[in-house]
Amino acid sequence: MSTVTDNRGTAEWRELDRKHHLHPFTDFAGLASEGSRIIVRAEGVHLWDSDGERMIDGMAGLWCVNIGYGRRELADAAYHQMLELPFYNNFFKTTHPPAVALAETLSEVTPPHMSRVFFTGSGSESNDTVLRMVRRYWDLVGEPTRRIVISRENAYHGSTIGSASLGGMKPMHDQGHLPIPDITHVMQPYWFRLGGDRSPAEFGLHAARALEERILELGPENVAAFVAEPIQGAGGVIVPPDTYWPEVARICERHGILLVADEVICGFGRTGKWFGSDYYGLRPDLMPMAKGITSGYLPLGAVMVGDRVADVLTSRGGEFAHGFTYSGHPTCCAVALANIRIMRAEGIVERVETDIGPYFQAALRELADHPLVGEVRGVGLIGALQLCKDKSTRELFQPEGQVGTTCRDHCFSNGLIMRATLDSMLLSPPLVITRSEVDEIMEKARLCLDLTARDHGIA
Ligand code: PXG
Repeated sequence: MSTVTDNRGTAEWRELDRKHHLHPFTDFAGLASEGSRIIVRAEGVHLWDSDGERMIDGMAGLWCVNIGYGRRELADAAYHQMLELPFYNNFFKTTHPPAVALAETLSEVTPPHMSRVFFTGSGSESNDTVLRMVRRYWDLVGEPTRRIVISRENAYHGSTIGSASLGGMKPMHDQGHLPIPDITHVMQPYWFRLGGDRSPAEFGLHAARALEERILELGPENVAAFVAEPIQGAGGVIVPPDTYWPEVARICERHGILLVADEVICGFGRTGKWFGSDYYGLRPDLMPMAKGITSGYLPLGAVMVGDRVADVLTSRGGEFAHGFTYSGHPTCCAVALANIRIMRAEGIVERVETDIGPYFQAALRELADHPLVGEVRGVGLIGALQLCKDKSTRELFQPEGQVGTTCRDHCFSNGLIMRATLDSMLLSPPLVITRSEVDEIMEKARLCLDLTARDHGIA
């Protein structure tokens, strides 16, 4: 029994939450009148709320609980590390075994040209670190005009001022005068919405060339880096056409621009490879990561730094004036090590590639026959159902987001956690999910699609 959850019932938690707790990305007043759902326990891929209702977690928490809930080895790792050395920093020429051992392990699981890591506390801090690192790099190589970072519309890179600026979420930019200067956004490779009459392959090239056009407009001598998620997650699980990434890689190479692959969601097995960059054959200069690094059991982020940048920062940089109290936090690193050890020992990434990923994708595609589903996207254990009004013309519902919200609410009421981005229904379950649990998700998803169609008067 948790020391926190005993002796209080749903009503009391809800009332205290309403009075004292401001939730992230939440309409405070709206939630206060509705009351929050209180999650009290989890095991494997299932969650329980304070009324004893069981739900299947199609989102792995928030795209992060890759090895599933309830792994004692991670709790033990935290417990032992807390007794041994709960905290010490990595500033002032000190370090400790968990940080060093995790750095070594990360250099083994990341691409061969990456052997150095900078630790942070989150994905947002990782992307802020990216911003500081790429500008520092260009200063050091004598091209200080290369300050502009190009990102993509609807990208999500975090919520700090730097990472929210890198992100391409308009509602975030509208609150707080973002983006900060020298960050610009190009189109996302979202064929269903933006593809028009082009085939997916043609559109992939078109979207990549939007990057090149922007580079030429700005002048390559002013562009520092291109930052992108291999597959956009929060933006709607936007799996790019096959033509997109090879063309983007060529464009970055041709103009000497650093390529940053945000692996916060795609990393640690989600696509059936260790990293989304492996899946697409990319050779990024920097890889910000977080979430799956500890399977979400403790907060930890990291930026894996490729040799091109690390060599310059090391040989010419002097002091890099950047870091966080919790950079390389020993307890978080110990948990990350236990997490990665389990992933390796149990072949979790390989299982996503060869077994459960293909099973999940096939099951998801069976929903393509539903009248609401215009497109099924996905790779490995990440996927989306694009809801639309007319499949043949790819016409979306107006106003966007209502149908998705209805569907999301039906999912909640029927014991399935699925996230909605506008009218895309997203799935990203724990990587340890079984075939029968995938079936459970799909059965519930079909039921909720039917209920949504009924609510919106669609046959
Ligand atoms: N990059 C990517 C690709 C992310 O998905 C971050 C960076 C920021 O990480 P932190 O640890 O600072 O949150 C993320 C986070 C959602 C949702 O609603 C997605 C994220 C965070 C919160 C909500 O899908 N992704």
